[in-house]
Amino acid sequence: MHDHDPNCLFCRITKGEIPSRKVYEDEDVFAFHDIHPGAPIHFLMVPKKHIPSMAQVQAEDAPLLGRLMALAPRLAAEQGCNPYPDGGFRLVVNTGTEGGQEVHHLHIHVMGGPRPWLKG
Ligand code: DGP
Repeated sequence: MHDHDPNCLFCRITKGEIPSRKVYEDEDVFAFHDIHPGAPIHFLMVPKKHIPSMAQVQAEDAPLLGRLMALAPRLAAEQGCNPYPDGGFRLVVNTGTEGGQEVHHLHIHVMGGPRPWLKG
């Protein structure tokens, strides 16, 4: 698997070739606001390494995925998600066509903010 796919939308976003509203960046991770937010706070976390989906994850990717998961609560709080337990956030990883995945570069949706429609 190549670390970078020049035809991949999210590879191009992580390289700054396509503009995005950046939330966070380090050597391995890039996070940016979703262009079609489905929640008051909605951003995407991606590994810079081009992994097409969760279905292609290898054992060697475990530390990278662990870093993404461990970083999510910090970025969620920084982006304004209210604290657990009354606040919180959702992490969603769509995988494959039947899993609702449209962009084939692994990404974690982080969604939060007030959602009164969930409280009935
Ligand atoms: P998924 O269905 O899980 O593959 O979600 C892909 C998400 O990516 C979707 O919520 C919309 C977002 N998206 C698609 N194209 C762009 C883009 O060019 N910029 C940004 N910021 N988000 C995008």
